[in-house]
Amino acid sequence: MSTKKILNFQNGKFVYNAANLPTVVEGDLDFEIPLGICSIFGEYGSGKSFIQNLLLSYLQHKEKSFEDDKRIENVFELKENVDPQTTGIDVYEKYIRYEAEEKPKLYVGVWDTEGSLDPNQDKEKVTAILGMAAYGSSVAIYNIKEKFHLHNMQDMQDLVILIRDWSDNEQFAYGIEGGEMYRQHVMSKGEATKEFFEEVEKVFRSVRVFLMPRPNDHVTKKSLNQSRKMADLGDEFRAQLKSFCQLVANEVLEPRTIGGQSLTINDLHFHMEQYQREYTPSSVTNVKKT
Ligand SMILES: Nc1nc2c(ncn2[C@@H]2O[C@H](COP(=O)(O)OP(=O)(O)OP(=O)(O)O)[C@@H](O)[C@H]2O)c(=O)[nH]1
Ligand SMILES: [Mg+2]
Repeated sequence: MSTKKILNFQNGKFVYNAANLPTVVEGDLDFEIPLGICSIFGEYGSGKSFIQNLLLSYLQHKEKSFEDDKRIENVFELKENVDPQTTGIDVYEKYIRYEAEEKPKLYVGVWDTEGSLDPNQDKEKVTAILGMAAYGSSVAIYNIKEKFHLHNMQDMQDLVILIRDWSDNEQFAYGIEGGEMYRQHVMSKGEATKEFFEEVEKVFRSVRVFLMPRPNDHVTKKSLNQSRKMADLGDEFRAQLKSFCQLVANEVLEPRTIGGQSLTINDLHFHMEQYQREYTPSSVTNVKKT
């Protein structure tokens, strides 16, 4: 299992590699099945790749992926030091065929993006990367520690704001219900946060908030990277991670639609090329499909 890079910034230039968008699926290929893409955005080093690995595992193995002995595969590489780990847009090499109860079949792509807020990073660069990833996505997961880059975002679908290391679970319980209460609370209070929610609600058709606990007091970043199976994670953290994956995969995930049409695998290639031509800065180098 591996990932491929569809967009990167190298030697002062964007490199868009359409050939790295998956054309293969797990199981038999059916070009008519619509495509949903789940991307994650947020501050660098905030646990984005960690979540995408769990989501990928859930899409492949459902409830089994959270059993005690299940190995945690770091398909998207986790940060090992202070430097940003993920760069540009990484995508899982295949589409996963997924069918939630009472929902139509979907192919699902899992994407990971470069973190923002790195002091050494060019803002224009990261905005272009995130804009492109958001354009392809039906579900955006976002760690709320900063303002979302809403630049160039259009026709956006569903946003799940994932608040990590939530500690105040006596006032607002972990999970989606606590998240909704927290959202209502901040909407009635703090100006800046209220403005942030108003802004995302204008751009996305739905916005949810999920409060995720800390891994647990004994777990350090290093030990989390070295966790080999689910039982190493700690009960509350594991239960909420599972509930988060169930929410995204079974409730939120839908086909990506652009102009009212559900996209299939081929449509996504076309739309990404078009977006890249229109919106990414002129220094993009386009690696042609082979
Ligand atoms: N405190 C805390 N640490 C976490 C959590 N999830 C993952 N980590 C750890 O945080 C570190 C960074 O995780 P990554 O998933 O690589 O973070 P990232 O946002 O993808 O990092 P970049 O790609 O560099 O932007 C790793 O050591 C993880 O094991 C969490 O919920 N809380
Ligand atoms: Mg990462």
